[in-house]
Amino acid sequence: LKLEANLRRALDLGELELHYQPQIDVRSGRVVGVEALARWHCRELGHVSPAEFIPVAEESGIIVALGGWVLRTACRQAAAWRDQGLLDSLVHVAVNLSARQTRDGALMDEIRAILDETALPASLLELEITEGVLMENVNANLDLLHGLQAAGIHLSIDDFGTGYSSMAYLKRFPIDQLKIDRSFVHDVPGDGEAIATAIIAMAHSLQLSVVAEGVETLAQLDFLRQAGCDIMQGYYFARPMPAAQITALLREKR
Ligand code: G
Ligand code: G
Ligand code: MN
Ligand code: NA
Repeated sequence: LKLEANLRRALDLGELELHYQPQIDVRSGRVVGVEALARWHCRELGHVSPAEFIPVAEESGIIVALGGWVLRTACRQAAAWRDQGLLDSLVHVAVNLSARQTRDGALMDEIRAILDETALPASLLELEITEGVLMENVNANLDLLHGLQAAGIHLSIDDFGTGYSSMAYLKRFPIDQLKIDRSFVHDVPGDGEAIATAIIAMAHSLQLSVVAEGVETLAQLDFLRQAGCDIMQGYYFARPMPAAQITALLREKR
């Protein structure tokens, strides 16, 4: 309850910030995306993890305002990077959507308004929806995803392998990318190998690109590279970092 009361004030108090984690193309070694991740420094509770406050934001409804703020802030930042010549069609900014946001009938209009207001080309925005959320309501999500695709937004399935989607469903969703869940990458070398290999094969047979998240070691990088994984994200390459550090990184890698 204390968390909820504090979270309600967090936006107004300016306590929320976005960090961005680079996504690296395996073949070229270039940054091809950055994932926006919310960070909260509460003056009363100190640092609170999104794993803790996102669920509270969902249950309380705060996510509607918070999710809108995340989208607007990430798009504004992406537009600024683009204006500096640091983002082109090869570099996306990815934003996580929560369950509640996908169920909000006004989401499509809100995204259109934000793209309009920030003048960000839709093709530079990528939205991540977890497999679990996607499969919760297949028919409604098919409509939403088709709307997002028609707008030119890229779509990525987050935490893939932890839910229950079938190949038949995946074929129906207009998606661009699967993100292998961190738990499988964690089990490489070992039990995660067979699952990662299977996900990569399935994704490629559906013409989807594959991101491995949570890559922390050279052994994981080596395995995933030989397994054909396209993009990697994880502490081995870079932690999520403030926008200014991403600006420097994009400048240096340009
Ligand atoms: O950044 P970190 O690993 O602590 O994030 C923990 C969880 O919180 C991850 O599952 C991540 O997807 C989620 N998360 C972080 N930022 C956001 C956000 O802006 N919106 C949503 N819906 N989830 C987020
Ligand atoms: O669920 P989602 O993929 O959106 O979560 C991203 C979260 O994973 C971020 O909160 C980020 O801090 C965390 N993360 C990013 N890289 C690594 C990593 O290499 N190892 C671990 N354990 N977590 C990571
Ligand atoms: Mn994500
Ligand atoms: Na994930």
